[in-house]
Amino acid sequence: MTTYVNTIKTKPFDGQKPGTSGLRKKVTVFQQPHYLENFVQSIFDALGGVAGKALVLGGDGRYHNRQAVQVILKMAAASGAAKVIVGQGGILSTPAASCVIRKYQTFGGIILSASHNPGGPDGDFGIKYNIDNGGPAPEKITDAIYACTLSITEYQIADAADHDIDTVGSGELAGMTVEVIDSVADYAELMQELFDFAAIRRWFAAGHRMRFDGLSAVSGPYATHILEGLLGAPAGTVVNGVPLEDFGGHHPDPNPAHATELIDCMNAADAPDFGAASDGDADRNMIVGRNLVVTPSDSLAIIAANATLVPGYARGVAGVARSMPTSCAVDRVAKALGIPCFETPTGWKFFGNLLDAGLATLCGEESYGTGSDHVREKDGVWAVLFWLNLLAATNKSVTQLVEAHWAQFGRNYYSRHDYEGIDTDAANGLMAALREKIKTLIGTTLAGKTVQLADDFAYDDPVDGSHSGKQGVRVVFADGSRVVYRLSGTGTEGATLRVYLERFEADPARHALDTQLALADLIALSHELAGIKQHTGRETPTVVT
Ligand code: VG1
Ligand code: CO
Repeated sequence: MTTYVNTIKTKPFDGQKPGTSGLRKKVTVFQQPHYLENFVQSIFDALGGVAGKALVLGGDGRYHNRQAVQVILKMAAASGAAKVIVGQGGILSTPAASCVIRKYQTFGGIILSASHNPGGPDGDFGIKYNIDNGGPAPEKITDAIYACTLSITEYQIADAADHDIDTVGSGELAGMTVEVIDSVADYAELMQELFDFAAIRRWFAAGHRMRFDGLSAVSGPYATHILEGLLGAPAGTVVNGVPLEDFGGHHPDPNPAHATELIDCMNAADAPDFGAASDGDADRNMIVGRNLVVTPSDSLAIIAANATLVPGYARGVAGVARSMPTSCAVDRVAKALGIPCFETPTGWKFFGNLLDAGLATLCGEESYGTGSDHVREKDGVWAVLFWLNLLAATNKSVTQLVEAHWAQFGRNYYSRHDYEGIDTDAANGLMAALREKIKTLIGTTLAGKTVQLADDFAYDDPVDGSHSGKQGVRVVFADGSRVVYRLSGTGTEGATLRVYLERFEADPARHALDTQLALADLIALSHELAGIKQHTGRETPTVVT
């Protein structure tokens, strides 16, 4: 068979700059002729070509996933790639893609997802590149990709029929091997190496109940196979478990504001013992007990403190890492364990070097992201299995584990206030003014609190020495409480201001306060300090988590 490679003339598009986690835009933007192709060719060019290489390809199944898979397969073939391993139906969760890249030692992988952003024809689509360690490309690569998007003049694509991506097995597309794999199998195998499946099976067999809400996104097949299949949880444990192109209208963001059905169920009189949800691409997790949502920052701390109860971590934890805005709860655990705690900018790409170097075993972000060195992405189903393993190993409830943790380490009251869809210029103006203001803040008193540190967070990677500046304005007070401000790098409409609030409380008698009340002083101060209303016109956040 003769293979035809078409070279298509193209022109750069504005704004193909990867954000916190890849390039995210409206589906309609991605549907423009050449838009996806330009970005994919720029990935290949930034990598110095992919001739002879193997890649992994899959996505969260959202609208436009299948079309994009076909385009990328044909472009990989035209660029001389030897092989692409693709998840059946084009489906791979972000952590599963990371797992497959590592297991089959491929050159890298392309993940199609806009994660927690809504899907459907009017929703968002996204694409990101992961390197051979299975993790998100570091900034020097995403910068190089962006540079290529600015100077692109042509791309290559094979003139071939669409490949059958629904049948597992090996095939050929324009001279390139396409291996369609079961989307779940490799991931499920890895989970069985880490967790005590027998103990969790006994926990379910004893009559404990859980509800896992897949929010009609990609975690469903993974959760169903592992929880209901391998662990013997009753059918119906996983709800909204079939991935839909528009997520069934769900906003696949596992937090109390968006996963309301799960929260209502866990607050009901006959609530299950354990509730959990995951996001669009299954890298986030929300952990819920009866009448209790565990904050992601607490979840990371509790996982770290109890890690040796889980077989895969029985050897102990070398170190922990958290993004800067994540609460300092895990820092206290690290101190008690005598292990290092690293503070990184927001986004999982900053954890990769620490994990590769063996400096950190566990990582987490306040945005419902937790993970470990088993892959190089945050991992929603992994976090849920970790909690199940803890419940089974201790025979305690979620609430008992959380309260015991607070009693031992103190409680870090924590909340994030998001102001979504604000005018971009207003948001930039607010941040610019704040950056000026913090220059003279240290040592002053605000609402009775002395400012101990006020800066724009910058990070020097301890492994490769790379520097990342302007990662968020933080104001830290002498009593350890903090307010952090940054702009989202994942949104597709206007700007989103995130305000992170934290206050430590050592006294167990004061651990049962309502979070928003416990933070009321800081919330008021956060408005005043940044002039949120003056700059944005907003008096209240759109989402509080
Ligand atoms: C958000 C979160 C960040 C997370 C990122 C990707 O980024 O705050 O912690 O790593 O989303 O998560 P931002 O720039 O909007 O604050 V996912 O699950 O959307 O890939
Ligand atoms: Co995600």
